Amino acid sequence: MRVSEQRQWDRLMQMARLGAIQGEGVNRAALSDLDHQARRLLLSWALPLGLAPSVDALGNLFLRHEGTDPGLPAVLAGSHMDSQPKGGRFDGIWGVLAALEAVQAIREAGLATRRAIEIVAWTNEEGGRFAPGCMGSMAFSGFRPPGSWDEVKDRDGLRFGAELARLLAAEADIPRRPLGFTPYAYVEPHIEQGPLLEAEGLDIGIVTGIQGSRWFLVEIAGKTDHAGTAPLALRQDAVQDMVRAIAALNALTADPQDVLRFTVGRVEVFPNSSNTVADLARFSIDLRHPDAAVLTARGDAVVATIQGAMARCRATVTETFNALPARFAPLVQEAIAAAAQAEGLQARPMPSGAFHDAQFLVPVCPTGMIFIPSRAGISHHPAEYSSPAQTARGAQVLARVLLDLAGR
Ligand code: HGY
Ligand code: MN
Ligand code: MN
Ligand code: MN
Repeated sequence: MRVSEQRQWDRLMQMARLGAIQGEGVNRAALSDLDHQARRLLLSWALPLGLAPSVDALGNLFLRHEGTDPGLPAVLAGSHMDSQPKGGRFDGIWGVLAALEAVQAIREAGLATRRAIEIVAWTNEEGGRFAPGCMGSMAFSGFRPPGSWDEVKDRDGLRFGAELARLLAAEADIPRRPLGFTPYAYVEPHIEQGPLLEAEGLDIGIVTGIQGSRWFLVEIAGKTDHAGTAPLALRQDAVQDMVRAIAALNALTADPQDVLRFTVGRVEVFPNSSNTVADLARFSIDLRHPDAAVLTARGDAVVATIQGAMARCRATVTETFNALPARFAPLVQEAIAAAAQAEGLQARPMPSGAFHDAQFLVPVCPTGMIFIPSRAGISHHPAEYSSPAQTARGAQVLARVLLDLAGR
């Protein structure tokens, strides 16, 4: 049983054209028309294979390869199809297409599996359009109830709930399924999004776990004023207080040995006019750390620091995402290691710096991830790249892992 490097690569490049921006990146936001089109393209490849489609209340899309014992919990494999606003051609989508390629190779080889294998495309993993990320997998795993994010708005003021309803209406032809079930195991193939595998000349990462992530949304309320007449000492300048808050937060992470990662990636200012003092500044905070206690303490310090940095404005800090560090199941890690060895590939255990939907499957079932190298470790960038051979090796290892787990 061999996966087809060319078929998978052609599909990857076809998907990359859905949302292509200048250069080589993509902008395929969750629940956008491009996301709709990408899901239809995936279905156009999957349905002729005889895979049974279904979609749940969060828009998570499933494609089922039936097993000889349909009553047994299925093995689940996949990732996400949405991208960052200036994203790469592999993040998330390779995992979904690798799962399709692996299942197609298994079926073409005429290999029956005891357990069913379900391919999944999770809704809104990136959180670029609607924050936070991982909404589909969080709702699937019961981490947050469906409806939790219906009022979240994108930059055009469109509500997540309305855009989700629009997707589900567009996919009324696809059978519905209840939200959540307990798979036998979950395997997520994903690009590494870091430099380690390439630097060590390795083919496969056997992911041991994922560091924790916390997201906050900070809103600073000031007062509009005339740029030419309002005395500086009397202003309630939301931008100046935002600068003070970010400077104070930088002081929290001044130690170069610190493994805490702190990012302000999104800033919005209102009314956003050159000659009016801003009365609202909104910015995001993304914190990452491998230790849950440290992430909790440092995250709580962020809130206190922001409040303390205000001069004359008022700040509200809302936590929008809290994914604790996750450790992956030895059962899945061992299956990945055995598959890589059987393929004669060079593999090593390694942690993930990026969060993934797999983080929320850990409490639900034995979960693991397969990494393939990212050129120069670049991701969330148009230059993100993994080669045809690397993507094929990852899909081949996945196919072996699926045969192994679905045969148990
Ligand atoms: O942000 C992350 O870690 C993931 O790539 N969405
Ligand atoms: Mn991803
Ligand atoms: Mn990503
Ligand atoms: Mn992910």
